[in-house]
Amino acid sequence: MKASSLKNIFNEFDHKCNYIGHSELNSGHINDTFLVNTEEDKSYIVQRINHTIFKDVPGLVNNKVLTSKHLKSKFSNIPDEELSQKVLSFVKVQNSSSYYLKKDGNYWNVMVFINNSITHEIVKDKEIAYEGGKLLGEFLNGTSDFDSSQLIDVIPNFHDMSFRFKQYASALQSASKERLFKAAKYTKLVASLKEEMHILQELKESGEIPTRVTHNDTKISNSLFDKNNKGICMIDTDTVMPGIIHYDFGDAIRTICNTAAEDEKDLSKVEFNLDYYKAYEKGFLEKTKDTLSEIGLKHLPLAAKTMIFIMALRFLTDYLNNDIYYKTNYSEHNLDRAKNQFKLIKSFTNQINKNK
Ligand code: GN1
Ligand code: MG
Repeated sequence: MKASSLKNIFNEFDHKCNYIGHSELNSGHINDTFLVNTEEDKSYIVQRINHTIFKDVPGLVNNKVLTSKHLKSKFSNIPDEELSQKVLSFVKVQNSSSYYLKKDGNYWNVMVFINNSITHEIVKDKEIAYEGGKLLGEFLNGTSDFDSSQLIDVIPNFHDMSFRFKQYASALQSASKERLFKAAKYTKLVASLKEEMHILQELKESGEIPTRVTHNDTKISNSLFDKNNKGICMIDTDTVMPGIIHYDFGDAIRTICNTAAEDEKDLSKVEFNLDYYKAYEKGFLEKTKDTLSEIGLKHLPLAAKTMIFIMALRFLTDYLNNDIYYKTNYSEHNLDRAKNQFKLIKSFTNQINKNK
């Protein structure tokens, strides 16, 4: 993106800083994200929110702002400036909304960058897994008294298994012969896991596992750490909405315990790391165990399997749909992501069974 255009967008917001330059951060699959540096030594995250995927961007931004406000209310007597280094803080545009709608129809928002922070795409240290578990636990504790009815469903049925199966079934109907052929190897596996993969949804629907505010995109790259690998906060709150904690626990495990990146093509590198699972679970439970029911606790391993599966299914569906949802870098990118997740399920199942 041209410096002049990004500078103009950045200057719509009320930050009182002078743009020097920017770089693109490429880890997300949906939005476009940039890091902006300023003369004042403060940096900002400038993000174009993909409105083809997120149908109600003002509602989404409102969710994010309300969530940050709630999390900030847990800290007392900390000056705003300091708080903006602990909790995501949104910068307003001059007319006081927290997003800018450009004439071309694109929505933008700006956040204060948290200095000296890092993210991880892959975990290579048990300590990081443990810190990550505590971080999610803190997020869920911090939002446990936040009335989830204040939030819109940013993407309805986001982690709803029946909905994802329906999307998959219709993608199978409309897919090209070539893509169908390449995906065929996985159709049996998907069918064989169907019943088990609906268990959590049934527990949610019956109310046995309660609905509350959840993050819904807890992959490890959405956890911010300081340079000593102590957790700072969860980032990317685009999908914060009502859900069950199993979505968040499982989606985090999906990335933390994968010994390779989500799109690694060499499947021999993709294994489930049970030590990281235990470390993450330890950190998570230290923060949440008093609020979890016996049934909630019992289903944590199934949450991991279910969330790995739902991502495999979504990547496969998008491959069959000719890549209309996720950003891809080459024609089989989504298929490779799906294969990677299916391999991870296999490895997870082996490891868990061995450990019984
Ligand atoms: C998408 O764009 P990003 O990286 O924040 C997706 C998540 C997936 C993730 C897989 C709104 O998140 O559900 O887990 O890719 N977000 C949406 O890496 O679909
Ligand atoms: Mg996200």
